[in-house]
Amino acid sequence: MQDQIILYNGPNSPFGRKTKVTSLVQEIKLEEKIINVYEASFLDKYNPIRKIPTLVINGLAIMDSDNICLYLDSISKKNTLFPKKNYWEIMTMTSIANGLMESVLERRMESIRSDNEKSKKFINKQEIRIVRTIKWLENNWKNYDDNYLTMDQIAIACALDYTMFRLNDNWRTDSPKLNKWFSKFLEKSFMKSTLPREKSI
Ligand SMILES: N[C@@H](CCC(=O)N[C@@H](CS)C(=O)NCC(=O)O)C(=O)O
Repeated sequence: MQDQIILYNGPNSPFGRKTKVTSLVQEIKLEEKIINVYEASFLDKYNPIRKIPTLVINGLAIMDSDNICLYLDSISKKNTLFPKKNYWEIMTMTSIANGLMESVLERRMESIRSDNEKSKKFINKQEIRIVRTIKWLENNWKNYDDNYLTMDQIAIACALDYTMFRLNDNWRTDSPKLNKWFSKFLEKSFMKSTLPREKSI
C-alpha cells in the first residue's frame, strides 16, 4: 500500500514552496493542505514548534524544510538533488538561501506589528542582511549545470522570488548574473505552479 503523505503548507511560505517544488521534481505524490499556521493548534501534536512546512507520513512527522526535502529525495527514483560530489557546497548554499528567506520573513513580521511595537532598527538590520546576502550570491555566482538540478538552486530561486513578493525587485538590476539565471529558472513548470498565493498572510 502506498504511504499517505500529507504536506501542511501555507499559501506563501518560501520554505513550504521549497518542499512542494521538491515533491514535484522528485515525482512524489502527496496531499498538500494549505493552512493558516497562526491558527493551526492541531499541528502541535506533530510539531510543537507549530511551523509549516510539516510533513506527515502515516503518522510520522517530519519538520523543517531541509529534512522534508531530504526525505522526499530519499524515496524518489529520480536523480538526487543532493549529489555526493558537491554535497557540502549544496547544503551551505541552501542554508544561505534559507537565511535570506528567514530575513525577509522576519522583516515582514516586524513591519506588520503596530507602530508602538515595531523596531525600525530590527527592520533595518534585516534589510541590510537581505541586500548583503543577494550581493554575496551575485559575487559568488557559479554557473549551474542546466542539465542537473540541485537543491540549492531550488532554495535560491524560492528565496529570491519571496524577496520580490514581500520587499522589492531592486536586486534584479544590481545582480545581472543572478537575474539572468533566475529569469530562466522562473519559467520552469514547478516554479510557475507554486507561485505565492495571497498577499495578506
Ligand atoms: N526552519 C524552518 C522555518 C519554517 C518557517 O519559518 N515557517 C513559517 C512560515 S514561512 C512559520 O510557520 N511561521 C509560524 C510562526 O512563526 O508562528 C523550515 O525550514 O521549515
